[in-house]
Formats: sequence, structure tokens, C-alpha cells
Amino acid sequence: APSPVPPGRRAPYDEEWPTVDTDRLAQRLSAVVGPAHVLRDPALCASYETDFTGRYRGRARLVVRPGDTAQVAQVLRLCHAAGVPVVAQGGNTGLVGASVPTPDGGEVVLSLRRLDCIGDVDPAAGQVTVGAGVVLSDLHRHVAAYGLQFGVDLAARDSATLGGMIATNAGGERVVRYGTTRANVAGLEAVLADGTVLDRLAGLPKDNTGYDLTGLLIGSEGTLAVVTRARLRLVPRLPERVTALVGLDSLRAALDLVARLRVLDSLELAEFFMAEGLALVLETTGLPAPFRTAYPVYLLVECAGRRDPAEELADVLDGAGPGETAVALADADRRRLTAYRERHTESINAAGVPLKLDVTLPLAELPGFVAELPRVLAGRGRPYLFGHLAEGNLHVNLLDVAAEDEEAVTSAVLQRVAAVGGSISAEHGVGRAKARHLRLSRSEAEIAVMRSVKAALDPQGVLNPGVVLDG
Ligand code: 2HG
Ligand code: ZN
Repeated sequence: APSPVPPGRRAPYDEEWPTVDTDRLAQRLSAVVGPAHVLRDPALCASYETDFTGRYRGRARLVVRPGDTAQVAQVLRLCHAAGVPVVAQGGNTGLVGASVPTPDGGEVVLSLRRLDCIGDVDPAAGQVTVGAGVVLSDLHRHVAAYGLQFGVDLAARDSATLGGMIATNAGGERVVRYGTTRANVAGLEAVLADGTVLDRLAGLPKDNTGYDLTGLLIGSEGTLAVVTRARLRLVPRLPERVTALVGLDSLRAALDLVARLRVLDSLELAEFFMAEGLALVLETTGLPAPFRTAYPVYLLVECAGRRDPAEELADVLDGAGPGETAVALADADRRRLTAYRERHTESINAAGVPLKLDVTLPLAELPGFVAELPRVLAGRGRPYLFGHLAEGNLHVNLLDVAAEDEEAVTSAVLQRVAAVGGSISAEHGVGRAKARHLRLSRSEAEIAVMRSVKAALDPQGVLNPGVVLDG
């Protein structure tokens, strides 16, 4: 039945759609993707409507699952004509509410998961073309056979899709060596709100022909276009790998160690977590404690090279000061050490619905920020801190924040981050979670430019309204 346009939304502007008629839209979409790929049954839509922390929940007008770029273009053309907002979704592992619908926004969820083709690796170029729905761990497996690897890796590798990683410019664990997703994408194919396809898949390493559209779309969180395919840069797969876990007395000691590790060209990862987080991980997962003693801070380090990097890592760790070190070379042992860090997210989730604040701090400010945090929180919520220490990327997870305190706590923490020169979103994006705080990290002039870009690419405002830019 025709439904009224929700408050705050533009009316459908195409004469063909005097009101948003969901039945009719569903019919038209079914003709494009096949009826099996238009979901309206609440039970089938449910997994597309809630983010994986359970914090962001909405109701989709319907879920549509196109199978290729041409279908994505037709889906967008129809939604655009009907004035219906569209939320693009990949593996739905995002943490800022940018890939799920809102409770009453009437969004169509556009799932890209069926775009899961992985092309042949081009060994001469060191590149591969993938569909937006390819899952990261499938990509890792596919390219390994060519002696290559994709530089970006993260704990959600078994669900996160490349399209979502590109939309959020995902960082993850190996940024210290390979950079964020942006540095590892050579080109894109994407569909604009009105169904226009942009093809920048050639992946030419040198191509200075005007504005960098690929760079613009990376990290745009589904607000400027929908990524359908990507040309990815690959890096040599390094066969010799060593992982170490170090227990330390303080964050300052961990940072001193990072400074000494940075001189190693084999350094791939330097991650940290703290005593409270480890205790929760042990309790949830049943893993044995890594050391007999508990330490305030733990640093997880990985080095990789053509030649065994274990010796050079040992040389640096020997000077790490008081604490203990566990070193692993075999894959299974390395995975065990990594699990203490990677299983933080699920362990925190098992204990409740966390308030997640993903921030970057200048490294010199990090210990001071952490020491200040109890004063900033003033007893509101239990903090669990972990993250990517080499980049100063702190995942501030807070459990048990009362609903009425969430806004004040978020503001207080993000203001503190901005005051010491950090960023209010390191790698998870702005999403809906931080749209109203964007001014803390971006100037009025920058936000005005961002609004102009949004208006130019999506003049009807149908792509992910309320994400990145509020209102
Ligand atoms: C990670 O580093 C992810 O594991 C998730 O970015 C962080 O759960 C989080 O807050
Ligand atoms: Zn992270």
C-alpha cells in the first residue's frame, strides 16, 4: 500500500511515483534482480536490519540483492526515481551504524554480497579485480597461490567484504606497513545515486588525468556512490613470520617499545590491549592466560620477511624492560597469541551492548589521554581499551553506560580527543554514530566542501541520508 513520505525526507520527484508505493517498487525491483532477491519477510530481513553489536537497529522497506553491476545500476535508478533512500551493505561488520536502516527512514537495504567474483591475479601488475561482495579471507586465500597478499587485514576478515572496507577506508592491523585500504586500491567501479556507472578499474599506477574519483569514493561510507568492483594492489607474500606477545608495566613502556620496533623493516603489526580486556577475553573464550603474572598492558607484535625476522625481533624485545615475552613461529601458536587481541570485540559484545569510540591520538598524548579517561567518564561506564598502537588508534569500548548518559559520554570523550589533536574516527568511519560530532575533527570550510560534493553526486539525498553529514 502507498505509504507517506517519512518526515524529513524528500517526496518522490519522479512523476511516475506520486507516493512511495513499496509494493510497486518491489515488483519493479523483482523484475530486475528476480523475486528471490527482493526480501520483505521480516524474518528474512532481520539480519540486514541490525548491526553486529546490536546497537543500531532499524526497519528496511525491503532488502534487494542484485547480482552484478548492471543490476545495481537499475536498482539505484528505480530507488532514485521513487525518492527512496538506499543503504548499501556488505558483510555488515561496520560499527558506526552506516550499513543498517534507521527505525523509520523507510530505506531500501542494497546488499552487495552477491557481487563476489574474484578475477584472475595479474602477476605483472600485482593487481586483482574483485566484486564488492568478496569476503576478505577469501581474497587472502585466492592471492596466496600467486605468492602475493592483500596488505589490509583485520579481525572481521571472515565476514567483512571488500566493498564495505573500501566504503569505510578500513584500517585494521597492518597499517604500520601497508597503509589503510585507500593505499591498497588502484581503481574502482561505482554506481552513482541515479544509476550512472563510473568505471575506474584500469588501475594504471600513473594516471594524472584530473580529479581522483577513486580516492574520493574511498571512505565515503555509501553517501556518494555504491562501490561495485575494485582493482586492488597486491604486495609480496612474506613467508617467514614471527609473532610475540609482551607483558608490560605501562602504556609508556609499550610506546617506547614501538619506537624501537619501528626501525625494523619487517614490522607488520603492533597492537595493544590491557589487563581488564584480557580478563574479559579469558572469561568469554576459555583461553588460558598467556603468562602466570597479569600485566597492566600487553603489546602484540608481528614481523615478516623473506628471511626469518625472529632474531632481529628478539634483539629489540630483549631490551623491553620488566615483563615477560611469548614468541611464536608456527601458525597455530601465532594464531593463539593473536586471539588474545582479536577476540576483544566478541568478548565485549558477549558482556553487553558497548558504546564504541574509535579514535586516533598523537602518540605523545596517548598515555595522558588514558590516564585522564576516568575523570572524563566520571563513573559513567566501564572502559575497555585496545587497538592499533603503532597508529595511536585506540578503541575505547564502554560497557554499562546508562542510555541517558550516552550522548554526554560520547561528547566528553571526543572533545578530549579533539583537544589533544586527535581524530574522532580513526578507522570505523563517521556513520550515524558521529555525524553530529564531525565539527570536532573537520573545519567549517571542509564540511562546506563535503556538502557541495554530496549535493553534486547525490542531489536528491537518497544515498545513506544522515551518515557522515547530519541533516
Ligand atoms: C578491531 O580492531 C576492530 O578489532 C574492532 O577495529 C574494534 O570492537 C572494536 O571496537
Ligand atoms: Zn581496529
